[in-house]
Amino acid sequence: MKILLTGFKPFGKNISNPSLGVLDELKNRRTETIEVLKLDVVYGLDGEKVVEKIKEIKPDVVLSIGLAGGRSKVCLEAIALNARDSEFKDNQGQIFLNEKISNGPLAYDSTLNLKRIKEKIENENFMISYSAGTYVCNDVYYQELEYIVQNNLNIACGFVHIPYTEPKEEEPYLELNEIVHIISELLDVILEERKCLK
Ligand code: PCA
Repeated sequence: MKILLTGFKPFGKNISNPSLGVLDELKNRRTETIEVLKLDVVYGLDGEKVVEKIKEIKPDVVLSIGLAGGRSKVCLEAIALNARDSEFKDNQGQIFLNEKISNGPLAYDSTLNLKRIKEKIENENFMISYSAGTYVCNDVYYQELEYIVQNNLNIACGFVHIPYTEPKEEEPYLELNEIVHIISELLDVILEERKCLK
């Protein structure tokens, strides 16, 4: 089984991005072949980089991880929306308001088996979310899913938003270790399902 994990560099007011720490920890702890991609937080280009990597290494699983400051749980995103809309600049200074990502459908569903994941993962710090936002994380997720769906590829693809990992003003946070534990459990469920399908 080959896994592609992606994370993001810091952006906006965030001087660090805990998604990078999660990538390092997972690569250390897991025994599967894991490729890691650290994205620059740029609309369009980040998604293109992931698609190029998918073409190159042909992974079984693609799991992208991003920071969602303000959330209190690890959120598996069920859908990616065909929208770019945020007052915040990306790391190249671009702002998009009320625009589409492509001429594709309004949304793509994750290619993971969400029902099974919901049954298997009972951790109170985990949930399935129906909004990956309309900033760069959603942009990457939409492009990944569009490529996978349009090319009829059998790749399990999901996006996980994580909270801060340290106390910051009044914002909620979770220990990095707990986040890594939950995402590792998620990978176990995804891989178990893939093995059954093969
Ligand atoms: N979070 C942002 C982009 C990069 C990241 O880690 C988002 O939620 O869109």
